[in-house]
Amino acid sequence: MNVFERLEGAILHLQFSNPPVNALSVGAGLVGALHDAIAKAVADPDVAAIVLSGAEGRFSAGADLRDFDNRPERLDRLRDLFTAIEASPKPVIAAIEGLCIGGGLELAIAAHYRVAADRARFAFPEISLGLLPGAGGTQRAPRLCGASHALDLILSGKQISAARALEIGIIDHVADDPVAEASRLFARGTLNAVRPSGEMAVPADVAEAVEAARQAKSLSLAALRAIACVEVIDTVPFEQGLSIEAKHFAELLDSRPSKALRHGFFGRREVARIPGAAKVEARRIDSVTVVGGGLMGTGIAIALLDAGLNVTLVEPRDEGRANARKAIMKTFDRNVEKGRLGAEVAAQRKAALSTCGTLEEAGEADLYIEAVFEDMAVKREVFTALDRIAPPHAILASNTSTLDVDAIAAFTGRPQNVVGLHFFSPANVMRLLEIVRGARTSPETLTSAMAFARQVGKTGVVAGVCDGFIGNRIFEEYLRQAWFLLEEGALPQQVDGALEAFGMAMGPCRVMDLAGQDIGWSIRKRRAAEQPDRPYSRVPDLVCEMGRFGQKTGAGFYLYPDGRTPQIDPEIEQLILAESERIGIERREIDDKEIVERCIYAMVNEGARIVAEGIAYRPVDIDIIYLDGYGFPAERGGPMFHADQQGLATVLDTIVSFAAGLHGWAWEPAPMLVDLVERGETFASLNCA
Ligand code: T1G
Repeated sequence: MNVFERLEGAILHLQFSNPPVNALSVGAGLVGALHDAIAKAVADPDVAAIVLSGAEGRFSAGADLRDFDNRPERLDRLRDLFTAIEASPKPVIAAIEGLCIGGGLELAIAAHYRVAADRARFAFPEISLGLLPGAGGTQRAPRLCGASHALDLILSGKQISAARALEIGIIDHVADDPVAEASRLFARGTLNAVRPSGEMAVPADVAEAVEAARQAKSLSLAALRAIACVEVIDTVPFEQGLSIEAKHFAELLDSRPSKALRHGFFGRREVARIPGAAKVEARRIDSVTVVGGGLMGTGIAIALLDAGLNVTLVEPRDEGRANARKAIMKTFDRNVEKGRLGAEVAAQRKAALSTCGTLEEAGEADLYIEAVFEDMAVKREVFTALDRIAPPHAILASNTSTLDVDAIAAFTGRPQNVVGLHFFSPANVMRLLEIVRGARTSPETLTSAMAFARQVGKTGVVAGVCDGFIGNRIFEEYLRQAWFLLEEGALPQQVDGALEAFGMAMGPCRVMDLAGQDIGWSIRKRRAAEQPDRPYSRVPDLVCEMGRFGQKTGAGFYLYPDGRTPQIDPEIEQLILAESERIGIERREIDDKEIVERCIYAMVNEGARIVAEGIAYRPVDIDIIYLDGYGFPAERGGPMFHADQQGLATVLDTIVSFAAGLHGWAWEPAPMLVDLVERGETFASLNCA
C-alpha cells in the first residue's frame, strides 16, 4: 500500500496504490495515509491544488470489504477522509482511469472536480452486497446528478461509461490523460474554485424520484434504506443526511442478507483456491474441441465462443452437425436482436466456430470437452480416440454429470490430463462449472481447468469423484425429502410454494418438471439397484409411468397448457392420495416450516458428509455450487452458511427430531455436524482449510 506524492509547480499529485484493486483500506493504512497527505497539502503554502489518482490504471474498487466485517467503525475513517477532502480550501481534482466504484466513486465525488479517461467506469455496486453507499454517496451523488439518476445508479448497481457519467453530471471532463488534463484545466483557471458537493443545491426531483423508486416490486432491505437516505435530502441539512445514511448503513452491514451476499462474493473467489496447488502454473487454452453436438455440446460451444475462444464442434451425424450449427447461429442472432450483443461481435464469434464430422478433421486443440451421450461405452470410444489423436499437452475433459471420471480417465494412457468439466444446462447461461478431479488428475490439469473456468466467465468449483459429485448428490437428498413429503401429506403446490417462499428460484416439483422427470426417474432406478437401503417415495415414478415427464410432455406434476406455465392438476392430487393409502400412511397437515427444514437440512447433512469425505474442499464450495447452480437464494448465502446462521446446534436438534419420524433412516446426523456442535464450532471455521 502506498501514497505517492509529486509536486508539479503548485499542483500536488497524490497517487494511491493498494493492489490489486486499490481498495480504500483502513486496516492496511491507505485511508490514514491519504488523510495525512491531504492535510499536509492543505497546510503547505506551496500547494495550490491537489490531483488525486489511483495507481495501475484503476481508480478504486471501493472500501476494503474485509475491513469492516467485524470493525464497522472503520468506515468512519473513510467518512472523515471524504469530509476533509470536501472541506479543503484548495481545489481537489479526481483524475480517474478504469474502475471508480463504491467507496471509490464516493471518494471521487467528495473531491471538487472529476476528470476521467474515456474507458473509466462508474458504479455503486453496494446494493449487490446488501449495502448502500455508506460514505456520503446517497447525499452527494443526487446533488451532482439529480435524485433520479443517483437512485438509478444506487439501486441497480450497474456500471456506466465516462460519457454517460459526463452526461448526467457525475464527472466534469473526459480526457485521454486525466492527470495532465486536470493540471491543464487548473492552470487555465477552470478548476480553481473549491466546490463542495455537499454545499450544492438540493436537487428538485427528490420527491418524484423517491416515489418512482418505491413503485418497484419486492424492494430489498438495502434498496428501501437507500431510498430513505435520498428522501431526507429534501428535509434535513447535509451533515444530518450523512448521519442518517451512516445509521442505515450500519443496520445493513449487520443484516443477514448482506452477510450472506458478502459471503458469496468472497466465496466465489475462495473456491478458486486449490489446496496444495498455489504455485502451479495454468496451461494457456486458446483452442477447444467440443465432441458432441447435442444440447450440452452446443451450449458449451456457445459459452466458449462468447469468451472469445476458437471452437471446433465435432458431430459425426450430418443432420446433427447442421442442427448444432443452426442452434448456435440462432442464439447469436437472437442476442443481437435483443440488443444484448453488437452485430460485429456476433459475427466474430460465429466466425470462430468450425464444425466437422471426425476428431481427425478437427485438428489439434489445447482442450477437448466430450459432451456425448451419458453412457460409459460411448465415453470409452471417445476417450480412446482422444488419447490417439490429441496432442500430448491437451486437457481431456468429460462433461459427464453422473459417470465415474476415474473410469473414463482409465480409457486413456494419460489420466493425469483427464478431468471432469460438468456444465449446467443451459451451459451458455448457468455460471456454475463443477471441475471433477480424478484420483490421477494432475495439479496442473486441475489448475488449468480452474483458470479456464474463469476465462469463460464460469464459477469453477472442484469436486471429487462420487455419485453426483457435489451438486447432484446433495440435490438427490433434497428431492428425496420433497417426494416423501408428498406421500406424507403435502401436495406439489405446497412443497414448491414453501421452498419458493424460502427463496429457492423454483420448487422441486417445478424444477424437475422443467429438467425432465424422466431424468430423475432413471437416476432413482439406478440408485434403487445400487442402494436398495435408501429408497425414495414412488410418487414421482407414478407420475412418470403416466408418461408425464414435465414441460417437454405438456404435463408432469403440473399441467402446462401453454408449455411453460404450471397449472395444478387434480389428477395428481388423486394419484398422491391413492399412493398414501396404498402404503398405509395416514396423511397429516404438514406446515411450510417442516417442508423447508426437511428439504434444506437434508442438503446440509449431506453437505457435511461431502466435506468430511474430501469430495468438497470446504463448506463454502457447497454454498457457491448451490448459489450459482441450483437457484439457492443469494440472501441466504448457500446451505452451509444458512445452517451457520440458524445455529448448528438447532440444525442438529431438528435433524435428530426427524430421525425419530417416518423414514428416520434418512436422518442419520453427519458425524462432522455432530463434531462441530460438540466443539461449538461452525462450518465457516472450516472454510479457511
Ligand atoms: N474489498 C476487498 N477486496 C476486494 C474488493 C473490495 N472492495 N474488491 C476486490 N477485492 C479482492 C478480491 O477478493 C480478490 O482478492 C482481488 O481483489 C481481485 O478481485 C463505503 C461500503 C473490482 C470488478 O463491491 O466487483 O465501497 O479474494 O478477483 O475479476 O459505500 O473485484 O483473490 O484474494 O474480483 O478483476 C464496493 C467488489 C465495496 C467491488 C475486479 N465495491 N469487487 O474484478 O478481480 S463496499 C465492490 C469487484 C463500499 C462504500 C461501500 C471486483 C472488481 P482474492 P477479483 P476482477
